Amino acid sequence: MNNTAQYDVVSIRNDFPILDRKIFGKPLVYLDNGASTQRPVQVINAVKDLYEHNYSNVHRGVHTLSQESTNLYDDARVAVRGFINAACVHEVIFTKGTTDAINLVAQSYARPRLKKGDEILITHMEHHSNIVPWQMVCEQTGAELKVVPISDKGELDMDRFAELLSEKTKLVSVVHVSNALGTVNPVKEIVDASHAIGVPVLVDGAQAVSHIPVDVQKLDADFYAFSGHKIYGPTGVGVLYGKEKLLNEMPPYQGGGDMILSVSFEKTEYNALPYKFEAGTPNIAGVVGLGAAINYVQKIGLGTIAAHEHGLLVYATSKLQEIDGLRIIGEADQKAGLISFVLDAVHPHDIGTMLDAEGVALRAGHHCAQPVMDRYKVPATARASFAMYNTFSEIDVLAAAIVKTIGMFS
Ligand code: C6P
Repeated sequence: MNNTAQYDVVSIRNDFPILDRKIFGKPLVYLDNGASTQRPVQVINAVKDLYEHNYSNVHRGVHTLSQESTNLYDDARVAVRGFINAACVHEVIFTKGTTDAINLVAQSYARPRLKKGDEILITHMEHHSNIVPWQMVCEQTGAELKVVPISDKGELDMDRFAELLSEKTKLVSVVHVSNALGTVNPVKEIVDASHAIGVPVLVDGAQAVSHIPVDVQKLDADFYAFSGHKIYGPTGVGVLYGKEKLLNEMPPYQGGGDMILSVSFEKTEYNALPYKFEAGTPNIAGVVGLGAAINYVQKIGLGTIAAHEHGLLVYATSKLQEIDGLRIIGEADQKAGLISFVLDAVHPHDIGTMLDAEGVALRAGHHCAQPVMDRYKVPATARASFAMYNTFSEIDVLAAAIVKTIGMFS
C-alpha cells in the first residue's frame, strides 16, 4: 500500500456514484478509464439541470429557454478555451469526439491541399482514428502515408522521424499519449521540428487531456483533438482546437443549419468560426456536461491528478513486474497512467473475463491500435488504465486477481 500525500481520493470517489457498484458481489475496481471514464455527480447534475430547467435548441430562439441553453452552451466553450489555453473561444470547435475532429481536419484541411507526391506523417502507435482518416484522404488525393517506427520500449524513433519529415510532408499527425502503450510522446519537439520546415501538426489528445496539463499555445500545435467521455464528461461530444488562421482557410466539413449566415439557391454564405464547423443542432447536453467536467477537473487540478496517477502507475508497475509470466507491453521512460500486459498462460480476453468475476473492469483487445499489436507480435493485450479516483488498494486487488487467474489457468 502507498498513498499520495494530500490527495483526498475518498472525497473524489464520493462524487462518482457508480464507484459504489458491486460486480458479482465484489466492489467495482474500475480500471477501464482509457476506454471511457466515469462521471461525477457534478456532470450528471449539470445535464439533469439543463433538461429539467433550461433546455431548448441553441442559437435559434429569442425565447428565454433558448437563450438560457445558448448561454450554458457558450459557457462550456469558454471553459474549454481556458482549459487548453486557446487564444480565443472561436478556436474551439465542438465535435462528436476525437474521431470526428480528426476526420474534420482530414477532409477539410488535408483533402483540398493534397496531391500525388505529398505525404502525411503519422506514427506506428496511432489509434485507428489517427490512421484510417489519413488512409482515406490519401486514397482520395494520391498522397502517401508515412509511418514513424517505434522501439521495443514503445518510444518513437525520433531519428527516423527527422528522416521522414521532408518538404513532401504536408501534415504531421501524432498521438500525445498512446492508448495501447501509455507512452507520452515528445509532442513539443515534434511540433518544433515540423514548424521549422513549415509543416502543421495535429495532436491526438484523447488519452492526454485528463492526465497532463495541455496548453495549446505553448505547445504551438495547429490542431488538438480530444473526447468528452475520456475526461469525465458525456459521450458523443469532443473538441477540435485549431489555430484561427488555419480554421478560417478551411471550407466547412458539413453543410446544414447554424453553419450559414444566409442561404439562397444562387449563393450560400458561411457563418464565422466556430459555427462554420458546427452544422446542425449540436449535442447541447453533451457540451454542457463537458463544460461541467472541465470545471470539475480544474477544481481538483490536473497537476494534482497527474501526480496521483503517476504514483498509481509506479506502484502498479512494480506490483505487476513481480508476477511470474506477466509481460508489460510499453515501457517508455515517459508514461501516463496505463499498463498494457500479456500473460504467458492466459489469452487477454480470458484475463478480462476472469478479472471481471473479481470486480475488476479492464479492457482486453487490440485497443483499436492493431499496428501496435502487430509490432509486439501479440493478438491483444489486457490494459489497466487509471483515473483520478483510483486507489492504491485497487492496484492490490488487480494484482491479486491476476495471480488468481494465472493459478486457475496453470
Ligand atoms: N480509445 C480506448 O479504449 P473517440 O472514440 O472518438 O472518443 O476516441 C478515439 C480515440 C482516438 N485516439 C486515441 C489515442 C484513443 O485512445 C481513442 C479512443 C479508446 O483506447 C476506445 S477505442
